[in-house]
Amino acid sequence: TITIRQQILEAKGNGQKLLAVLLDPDKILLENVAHLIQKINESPATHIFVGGSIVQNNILEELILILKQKTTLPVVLFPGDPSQISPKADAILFLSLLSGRNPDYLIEYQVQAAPILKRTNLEVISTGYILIESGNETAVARVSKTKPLSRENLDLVLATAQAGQMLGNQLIYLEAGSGAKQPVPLEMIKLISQNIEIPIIVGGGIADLKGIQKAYNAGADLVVIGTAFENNSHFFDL
Ligand code: 1GP
Repeated sequence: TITIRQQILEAKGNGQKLLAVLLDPDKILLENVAHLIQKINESPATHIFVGGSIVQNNILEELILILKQKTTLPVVLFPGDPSQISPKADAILFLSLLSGRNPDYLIEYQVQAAPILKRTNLEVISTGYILIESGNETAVARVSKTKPLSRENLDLVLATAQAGQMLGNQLIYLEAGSGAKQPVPLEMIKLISQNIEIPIIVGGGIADLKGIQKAYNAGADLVVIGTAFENNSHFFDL
């Protein structure tokens, strides 16, 4: 069977755009999950991401169990730390926070997670995670104690993405942060997508369907929508 990474690569090759809905276990109630899944199943979403900067409640396992029962979409972990690993998901974005200089998020948590992941069947997808300044302090910046890269310094963002690809990252995730005031600049998406070969995920602060389309047009291969769907489960209704 084809892996999720291969699916993303093939979609990129065919010019097919992908869409992930992010469910943060800390921000949803289990009693609402059936409704949310129904809305996701009716939407153009191609993936479900599960995770958050800090997840304090322990509904992760149960949430994934329900998702696996009620949708055929791949469930991909998007963890803030190694406590957010569930063997019941399909894959995990194995993130390294390349924009920051906090060794915990560059390699320490990955060292802690490796033996846990070896005991699961999760598909591990090496992902260079790049946090971009968004006009407000987002949870990723606060929790990781790292500074986002400047919106203006396109050269630095490009060099960071290229270094990620050279290190073997299979995806690059350009992140403005959940609830970002400003999403990743389109010009930045364009530059990065024209100068790296691996697929690009873009997320953070995308508030409407037009914003998704603009990110695609700029070169995003997969767009992530969290807050906008959390606030309005009819977000994708036509
Ligand atoms: C956050 O990129 C995701 O990690 C989604 O962000 O919640 O702002 O949609 P939003």
